[in-house]
Amino acid sequence: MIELFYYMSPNVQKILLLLEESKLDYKLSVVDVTKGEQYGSAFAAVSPNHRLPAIVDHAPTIGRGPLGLFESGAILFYIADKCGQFVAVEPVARARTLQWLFWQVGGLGAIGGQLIHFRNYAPRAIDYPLTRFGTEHRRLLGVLDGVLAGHDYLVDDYSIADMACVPWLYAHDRRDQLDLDGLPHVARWYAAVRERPAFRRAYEILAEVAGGPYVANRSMLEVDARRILFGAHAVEE
Ligand SMILES: N[C@@H](CCC(=O)N[C@@H](CS)C(=O)NCC(=O)O)C(=O)O
Repeated sequence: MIELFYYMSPNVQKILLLLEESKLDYKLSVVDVTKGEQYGSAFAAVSPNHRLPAIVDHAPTIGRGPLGLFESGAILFYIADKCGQFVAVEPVARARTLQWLFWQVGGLGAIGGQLIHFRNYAPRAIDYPLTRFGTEHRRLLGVLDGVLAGHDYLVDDYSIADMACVPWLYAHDRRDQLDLDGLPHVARWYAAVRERPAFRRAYEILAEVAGGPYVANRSMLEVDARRILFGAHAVEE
């Protein structure tokens, strides 16, 4: 059984999409990052980076005891191998899947996360980061559109590469901040993934356990939560 430590976050949603596709046995354990639970010693033993997602596989295929893992890309890769789906075994397709997985974690997710932060959580609007991250995010979406032209998914069949990307588009979308004009291939792929039964189930589950998958903006966070999540500078007025 896999235990997924969760809060309302796109990086956690990636793992839930895969668990729902895989039909592996799993359970959810909340880590309330707005209260600082990511810094508790029990969670830190699994995720020394103090970030979500993290998992404990209580019955790993290899090894004697429970296996803890953090970093969404590594977790996706591990679970896909465990269930024997959503990552190719053949070395070239496998490497191409990892290529897009790393691209998402280091690019689309990291830059998109900063863009969401400066748009929705910063104490005030600051042009430079908004332009910097906005321009780079748009460029990355263009890269995605290029690879999806003529392909249903990023690498052959639906894979962990697609599952890594879609929750981040959704994070912008649900704030009405996703502009797919001029990106027809991304738009088609994004719509197709959201139609998958596992995608729907994952977001229904999140809505049920977390009362909704998102904290939309800074006004929804108490001052103490902002201080924990973003540092003391986040509460200046
Ligand atoms: N590179 C990491 C990023 C993890 C990350 O930043 N997680 C956020 C949620 S999306 C988090 O735990 N935030 C809590 C905090 O900042 O204290 C991954 O892909 O897992």
